[in-house]
Amino acid sequence: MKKILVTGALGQIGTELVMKMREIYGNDNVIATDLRKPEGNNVVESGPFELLDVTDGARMKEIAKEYEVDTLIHLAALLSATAEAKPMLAWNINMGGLVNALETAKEFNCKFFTPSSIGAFGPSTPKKNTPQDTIQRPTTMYGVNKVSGELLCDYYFHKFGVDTRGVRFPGLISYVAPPGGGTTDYAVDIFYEALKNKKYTSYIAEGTCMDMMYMSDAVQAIIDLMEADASKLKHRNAFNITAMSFEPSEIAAEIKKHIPEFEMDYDVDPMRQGIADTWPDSIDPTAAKEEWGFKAEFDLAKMTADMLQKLKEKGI
Ligand code: NAD
Ligand code: AKB
Repeated sequence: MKKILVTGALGQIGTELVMKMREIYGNDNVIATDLRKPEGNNVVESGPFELLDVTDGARMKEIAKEYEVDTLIHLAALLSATAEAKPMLAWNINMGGLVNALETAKEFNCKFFTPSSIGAFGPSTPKKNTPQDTIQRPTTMYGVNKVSGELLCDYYFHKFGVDTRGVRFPGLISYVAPPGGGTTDYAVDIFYEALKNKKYTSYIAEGTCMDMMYMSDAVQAIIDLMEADASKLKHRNAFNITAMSFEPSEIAAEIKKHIPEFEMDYDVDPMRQGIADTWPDSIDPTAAKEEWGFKAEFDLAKMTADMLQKLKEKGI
């Protein structure tokens, strides 16, 4: 990877990925793009930044040409809860943006990465240790977009030879940029509320297990997959990856080890609970481990200690 274009670069993932890639590949070689350009933002200030709405395919190609990009990391999307509230907008951004990004990668011969999600599974998928290759009949707009995206990325590889790669991320936990409207956001919110108010009301019900991962592991996974030897990849897109699986009371108990006064109660949100109920309890990352050496450094205990420490350093 030498000249990397990132869409949705100011989101939860992009904010940390861009900074890490600028460290590795050089500030000028990572071109960040998003819908907005906030002043004083690290991603905007530390290297090239362009305004880009991913539904504008012509503008995406102009930027790719101007910077002579050879890698496209497509992150712009609406997440599960927002997509369920605005399904047509989600279709237009998630599918329209992806097809524009794939067309740009095809025209400029770019390596390509886009994330799928545990949301690509549905109620008829085996729920525990969900296999890499299994039933995918999601019942959410986000899930429909993610399965379609997985297939479209495979199609562009087989039909046009575009070097498409991707993972199915679980819920991502981070302290730099806030999460952008997902079902798993509770696992980030809980840390802020624990530090500020010593209590949290979970919108996800007791007993609902979902896969999660700390952002530094997620960023490393993107870099490792993009650097992986293509000849070793039997799958290319939609690798299951995960670092931990827990339900709300388990993360609450872990936080309580650091903040003994912390208490959690529940006020379940039917929409987000309805989405979570259709997702796996835990997924099997064996294919990612075998084909490109995926590994996660942070489990629940290590992630919780680091999150609390980093948020305290930020003055939360
Ligand atoms: P986010 O919501 O934090 O960020 C998305 C970014 O895209 C935002 O900065 C937003 O301004 C931008 N954006 C929205 N519409 C746009 C448009 N039309 N044109 C250009 N930019 C636009 O999302 P994220 O968490 O960083 O997720 C990035 C990708 O990773 C998405 O495909 C998401 O589905 C996937 N993913 C995320 C998680 C997670 O837990 N964060 C888990 C699984 C998969
Ligand atoms: C969401 O909850 O929408 C995301 C995801 C798991 O895709 N965090």
